[in-house]
Formats: sequence, structure tokens, C-alpha cells
Amino acid sequence: MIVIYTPDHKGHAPVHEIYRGERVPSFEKPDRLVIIYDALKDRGHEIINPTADSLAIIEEVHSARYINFLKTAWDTWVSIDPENEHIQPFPSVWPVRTLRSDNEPLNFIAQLGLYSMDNGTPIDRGTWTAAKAAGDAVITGAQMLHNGVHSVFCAVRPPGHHAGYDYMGGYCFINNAAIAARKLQQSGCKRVCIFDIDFHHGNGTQDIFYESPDVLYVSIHGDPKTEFPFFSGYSDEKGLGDGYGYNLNIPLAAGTTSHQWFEAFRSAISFITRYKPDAVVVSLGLDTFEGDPISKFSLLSEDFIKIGRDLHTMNTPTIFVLEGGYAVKELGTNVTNVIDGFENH
Ligand code: SP5
Ligand code: ZN
Repeated sequence: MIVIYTPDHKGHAPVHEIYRGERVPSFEKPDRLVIIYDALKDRGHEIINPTADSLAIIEEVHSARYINFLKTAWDTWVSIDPENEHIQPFPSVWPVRTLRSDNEPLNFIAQLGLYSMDNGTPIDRGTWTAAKAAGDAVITGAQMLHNGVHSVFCAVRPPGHHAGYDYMGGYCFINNAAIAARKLQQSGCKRVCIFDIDFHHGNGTQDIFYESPDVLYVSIHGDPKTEFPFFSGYSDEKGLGDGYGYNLNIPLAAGTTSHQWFEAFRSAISFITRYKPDAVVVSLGLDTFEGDPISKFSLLSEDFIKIGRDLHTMNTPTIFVLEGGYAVKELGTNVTNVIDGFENH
């Protein structure tokens, strides 16, 4: 399968995140993609650099003031104090519910709160460059699908599915799957499906397409009652207005077995097949793996071959977009297994 990859992701390398009030080493780190790149190369996949510029589509999917903040955030942070170059900023105040989010405060940490859903998405010197490059990669992939390629794999980070119209969160900044879907629409796809099989619910993707019948969002994920992102991902979230019926959430309890997961997966596939999409964007998280350090499903490495095989039965042009997956050592095998299953159905 053709793989799109750029080393620009390496500039996004926050050292730590917050867990139970303490700084712990970041789970979402460059090593993840280095291991995946090596495995893809070993298996002989053709790896190309992004050739497209995603900025115009990023500007359609995300708000202008949010993009402007992201672009300039690190420089602003360091301009406050040169020492900040070595310090990761974290938000500490958020405009929840009745508080105002129309005014952008001048205080940087308050701005960070305005544009964040959590304190688990640290920014770094190279965050914007990496996030933009991931966007370029998925737009390149969408163009290839338009040109008749049946499937393409976008090996990108930072991930995207938690990022909404005007906020970052869950290690995500720019919603890569969403901009891929937009691009596919613009190149003539009347019906696009985003199939999100990351362990976590893709609240950002859901938000962006909640009122759109022309982009079906289907997600299988850990029950938000106990799992991140907690405030989105319930089965009664079905879409709004014209988009009603075009959002399908399948939350599964922590501890769900591989067998139970595949039951949900196959019913999701029949739902998607009835929609008759012109293209499918797979938000591919590998954090459903049993060895994942932050997630609670129990897929085995060989299960990822089955995932690829079943996705292929939809017989629809497919763009894979990498999301989460933090069992770094096994990531290469798990990713290449999905591709092998898809190609050798
Ligand atoms: C793209 C993606 O998979 N984002 C996931 C974001 C999850 N953020 C919350 C992480 C909570 C980490 N808890 C650490 C548990 C260690 N035992
Ligand atoms: Zn995830």
C-alpha cells in the first residue's frame, strides 16, 4: 500500500503530560511513528512525502482564531520569557458552560484554556509544523484516492480525532480525518464515511460533522462513562438536523473481549455498507490492543489482520489515517497487520 510520511512530526515531542496531578512521560511521542515507519519500510511498502498544501482545508474545518493561536502559540510562550523554551505550558482555566468564550484573553495560559478541552495535550516548538505536515499528508492521500488509487495509508502524528472546530485535546490539534473527508467531498465524493476504530471516541470528528448527512461518522470506543473523553461518545448522540441518523456511536465497556469487539465491528461495517459511501476514511487507532498502556480493550496482534480483511469487504476506496496506539514496541506489527489484511483479503 502507498504510505505517506514526513519526518516533520519529530518536532512535536513534548516531554511529559499530566497524570493524577503529576508530570509523567508523554505517551504520544515520536518513537511511535519511527517504529511504524521502520516496519512499513521493512515490509516493502512504497513511502512517499506529502505533496499537497492543507492550509486552505484546515481553514475550512477549524476556526480562524484557533488556527492563528496554534500557529503562533510557541513563539508567544517564549516571548513571555526565554526560559519558557524549556518549559511546557499547561492550561489551568477553562470557559466551561456559562463562562464566555467569545473574548480571547491576552493572558497566554488563559488562551490555552480557551482552545483546549483538557490539560493532556501539551504543545511544543514544532507542534504547528508537525500538525500542518500531518494535514498535508492526508490531503495528499485524499488526492490520490481521487486519482483512482484504491487505498492509501497516512502515517501521521500528532493524531487528530479529538480536535474540534476550535479546540485541541487528547493529543490532537488538527483533525486529520476531518480534513481528509472535506477534501474527498470537494473532489466529488457525495457520501463519505469516517470509521473511527481508535479506543477513544473521536469527539472532534463527531462535532465537526454532527449536522452533515453527507459525512457519516461511525465510532466504536471505550464507554465514555469510564473512558476519555468522558463528555462525548454515548449511543444517543445520533446527529442533529439534516445530520440526524448520520452519527453512530458504539460504546463498549472497559474489558470488552476481542470477540465482543468484532461483533460491534461487523455490525458497524453493515451499517456503513448500507450508507453506500463513495470513500471511507478509517481513523485507525491501535490503542484497542491488549498491551496498550492507557486503554482497556484486548485485541491481539493477529486481530489487526482481521480488521484489515473485514474493511476490505466494503469494497470502497479507503484512506487510513493514524490516530492513537501507545504500545510502542508492537505498533509496527499491528499497523502492518491491518495493511496486510486489507491487501491479502
Ligand atoms: C488519540 C488518542 O488516542 N488520544 C488519547 C488521549 C487520552 N488522554 C488521556 C490519557 C490518560 C492517561 N492515563 C494514564 C494511565 C496510566 N496507567
Ligand atoms: Zn485513542
